[in-house]
Amino acid sequence: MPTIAADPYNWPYNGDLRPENTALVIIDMQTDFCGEGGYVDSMGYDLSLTRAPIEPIKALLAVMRQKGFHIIHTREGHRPDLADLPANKRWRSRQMGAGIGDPGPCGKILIRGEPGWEIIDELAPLPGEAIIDKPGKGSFYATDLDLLLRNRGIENLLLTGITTDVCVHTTMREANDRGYECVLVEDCCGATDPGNHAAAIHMVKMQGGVFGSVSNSAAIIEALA
Ligand code: C5J
Repeated sequence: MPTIAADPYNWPYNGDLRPENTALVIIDMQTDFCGEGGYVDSMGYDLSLTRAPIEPIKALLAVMRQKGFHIIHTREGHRPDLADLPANKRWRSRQMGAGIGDPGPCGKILIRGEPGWEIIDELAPLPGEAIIDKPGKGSFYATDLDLLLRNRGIENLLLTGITTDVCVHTTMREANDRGYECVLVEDCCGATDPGNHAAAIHMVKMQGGVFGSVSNSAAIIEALA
């Protein structure tokens, strides 16, 4: 398989791109982050920004499923009894009028099992695709993601989802420190602020690719064709 055109280097660095050693990671495409009445909507942010990656992810997901790549979904959320919710995280969300654990139009905000916490229908996981439930922004902290990746021999991660500057970036940094080879798929991510989205992409490209490389869905689909 050819490498993928990416900036600042074609990805992956060692040219070893195979369905067996590569996963598409789709981060937090939940109603709470991109649906009406969810957490992000309740904070008053522009939903068109976090909904922008839905169609590009859909297209990439279809191709990568068809080619037999590993597919991994994540969900940010907390236990109904809030035992895994740090007090400062709850306090900050309440300052924004979207208290985690408080009732909202889509059920209790960011609580596992509530309608707002579900992955949106457009990107619903298929049976057999791994779902990682995480209490924090990074997908490795307090989850079994690293174990699952190592057991499957996965070395390369394509990172997509929302939000670019928060959960996607935190996950990319965590993965990079663990030795995974990462590419951030620019048009398959979105942030609540366009400047933050652009800055998050720019940061990856520093130092020859300090956290990995950056590509887009069209380049990846073309390389996999
Ligand atoms: C945030 C996320 N932004 N999924 N979560 O709080 O990026």
